[in-house]
Amino acid sequence: MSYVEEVYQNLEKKHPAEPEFLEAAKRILDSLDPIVSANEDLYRKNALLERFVEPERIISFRVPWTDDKGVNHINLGYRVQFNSAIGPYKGGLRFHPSVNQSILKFLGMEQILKNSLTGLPIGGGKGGSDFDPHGKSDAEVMRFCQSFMSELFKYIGKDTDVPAGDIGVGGREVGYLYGQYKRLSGLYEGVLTGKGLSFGGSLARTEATGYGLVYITDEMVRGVGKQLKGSTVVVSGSGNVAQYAVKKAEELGAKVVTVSDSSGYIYDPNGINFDVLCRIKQVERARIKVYADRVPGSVYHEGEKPWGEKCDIALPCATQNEINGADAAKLIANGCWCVAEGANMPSDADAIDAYEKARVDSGFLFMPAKAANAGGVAVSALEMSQNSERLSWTFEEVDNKLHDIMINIYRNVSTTAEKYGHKGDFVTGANIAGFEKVADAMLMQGMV
Ligand code: NDP
Ligand code: 2IT
Repeated sequence: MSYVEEVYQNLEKKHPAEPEFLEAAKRILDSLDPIVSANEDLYRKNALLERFVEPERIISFRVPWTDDKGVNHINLGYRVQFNSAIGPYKGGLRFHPSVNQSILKFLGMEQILKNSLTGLPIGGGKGGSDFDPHGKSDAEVMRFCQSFMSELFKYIGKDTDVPAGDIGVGGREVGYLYGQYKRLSGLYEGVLTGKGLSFGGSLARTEATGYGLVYITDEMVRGVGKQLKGSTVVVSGSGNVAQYAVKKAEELGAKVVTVSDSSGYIYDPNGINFDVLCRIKQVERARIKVYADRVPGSVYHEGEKPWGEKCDIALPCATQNEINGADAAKLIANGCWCVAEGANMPSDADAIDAYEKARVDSGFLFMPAKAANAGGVAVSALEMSQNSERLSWTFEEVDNKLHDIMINIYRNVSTTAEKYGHKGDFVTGANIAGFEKVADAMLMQGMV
């Protein structure tokens, strides 16, 4: 049995109730096989893979809060401090009813490889709660955030662990979390990223994940002599990542014809109107179906996903496993020739098999999440730099750095894939390129 298989089987025995984590670990371990086989003795001697697959620490706690009617609730809160070999733990907080330890461990493992790919000094972490912000008043969200931080503040800090946003955690939540951290610790420090511009946030952080996704997609399609300009793009989700992916793709001359939320999707043959989208989602916090009432010619499809629409490029920006094998087959049959993942692990294993077959048959392009959506955490790391030097950079400065980082990620991923005999396979390229730096740091730091 190979070393990666051995490590995976032990993981399966230890964590049988963590399907999302096991799925991510299996996919990552399988694609690390070329680098692991080349270094097997060294890695085994140092128990490198056994250490890599286990988080350094998991903190879990209860979060009591009271709603506007005076009814008491208890949610679960977590922080998975996955790996600090290359920097302080860094990664978002997710507030969604589906959140559990398995999902946060999968996200933590993805995060350490993603953070490594950015080339910046940040380790990997992830956290959150099974709290659902939908339909809650601002006051309820504030009380929840304050209670969550009252426990979390003991374990984080600007040089130890720096959380940020993810699903259900945006500028409003980061503001409340920051206020409570400051109140409890007495410290005015860059302990969170994605902060408001008036208290240490970075210009372009709000846009970073969506913009970065489009920058790397642009680079990838140029790599095969194609262009974004004039292409038809299908986007899922309508949150932070989706909104700025729409904006940048349209700026670069693509037509984005869909956005969605968990209730259904909008098809707009004239191209999604970014201003209307932002008003609905950022100001009104309403459901996406409202878009069809506002924009003539657009249609709302209740309970459906957008993968049946004809497109050149698909940018899934909602959540994990939102594209299954049948969805991927539909996309490919309709002429889609490129998928780049804005969400974390939006394509399931069958979908990735379908992309891989299409890549071998006809040059289908696929950029996995840990490379494609790394722009968000990269600008978070730039926010940390600005906080440390107590300066703020201009939008253009941050955006230019983001653009360079995404181009470097594309080059690193594609040259690494080629180096290990998997030219054009960006899944293998991203996993190995991310892992190389983490492995090196872990080996040099000894058995910790
Ligand atoms: P938001 O909360 O801003 O938006 C999430 C969007 O996805 C909403 O439209 C939401 O619809 C939809 N969605 C969430 N869960 C589901 C579900 N189970 N089924 C269908 N739709 C769903 O989050 P973000 O835009 O920040 O995050 C989107 C994805 O991008 C996530 O996978 C996140 O991990 C990833 N990501 C985010 C980064 C960031 O900087 N924010 C950085 C890198 C990755 P509804 O309102 O109906 O729930
Ligand atoms: O998945 C991700 O990379 C994020 N949610 C962003 C994390 C961050 O620290 O900015």
